[in-house]
Amino acid sequence: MTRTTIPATLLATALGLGAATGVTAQGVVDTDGDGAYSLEEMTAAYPDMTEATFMTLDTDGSGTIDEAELTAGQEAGLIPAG
Ligand SMILES: [Ca+2]
Repeated sequence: MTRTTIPATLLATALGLGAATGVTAQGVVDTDGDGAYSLEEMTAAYPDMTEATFMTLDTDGSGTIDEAELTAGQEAGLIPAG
């Protein structure tokens, strides 16, 4: 039996699973599986996300949001927590 016909992230989303499967508790999905969240991935989770907010969240200027930046953004009130 194999699960290869169902993308892991899609399955995880359907089951509401956590970060170990590429989906954070906040519902941000690492669609491309690179371990960080792009503007596109963040916008999917937070429809109100703007490029300006994204750039504020991206404190190291890497062009993606990692778990630490996501948490910091929530603590700063830039994005909704939980
Ligand atoms: Ca970053």
